[in-house]
Amino acid sequence: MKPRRSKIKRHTLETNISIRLNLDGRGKSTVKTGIPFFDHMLTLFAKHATVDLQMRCDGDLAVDAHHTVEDCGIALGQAFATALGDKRGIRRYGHGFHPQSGAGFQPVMLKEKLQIATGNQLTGKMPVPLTGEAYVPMDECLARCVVDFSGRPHLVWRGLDKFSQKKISGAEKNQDASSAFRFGLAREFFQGFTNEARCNLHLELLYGDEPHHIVEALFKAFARAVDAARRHDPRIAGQLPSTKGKL
Ligand SMILES: [Mn+2]
Repeated sequence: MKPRRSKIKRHTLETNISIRLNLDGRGKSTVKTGIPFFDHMLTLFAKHATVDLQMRCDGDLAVDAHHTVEDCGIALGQAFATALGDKRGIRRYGHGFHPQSGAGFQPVMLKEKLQIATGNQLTGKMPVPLTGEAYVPMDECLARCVVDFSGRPHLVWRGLDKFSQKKISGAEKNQDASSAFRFGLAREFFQGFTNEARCNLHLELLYGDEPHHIVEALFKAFARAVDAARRHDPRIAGQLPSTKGKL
């Protein structure tokens, strides 16, 4: 199968963005947005979604980080929409995924059950670990992400209300970059991505406290869910995963 790739250039008076994306990549990336913390998030996104990503943004950082982060979400969403193409044969929904078998998440570890679940004769050493990969822990934090490349843009953002801009002190607002992300920038990124990739994206912080951990757990859970959803399922090769006939 041909790798699914896209190239995006998006230029406004606020930002100038170029992206090259390979959905069937190996997790390699070069990311330069001018915001080191955001580069860290996008780099680990590419790694954990196992996509190749070259991304560059020259944004109006003299104003603040808002336009850069939001527009990178928009452009990355466009890159996904383009690379996903007509979506034939993709799994569409993103939740736990077993890399060897191609099966969806099965909450079992037993060899016999796994063989029944996947229809595969597994070789090598057991147990094969099956984890709920769209739940990602980061020390004291746990984040969950579920995505559906449904053609219906909708972001659900839960568990971060107590960290919203209006509920924090001036001192907290002026903390480091990971705090700025926790207080609102991450949501702008994910809203931009959701709108342009036309996906249904549910992100939830189940618990957690440390700003860097919170944002990193969200981006990693997002990566794992996207990894599951963009994969081809050989059982439905050439078919749209929808009874509607359109996604
Ligand atoms: Mn980190």
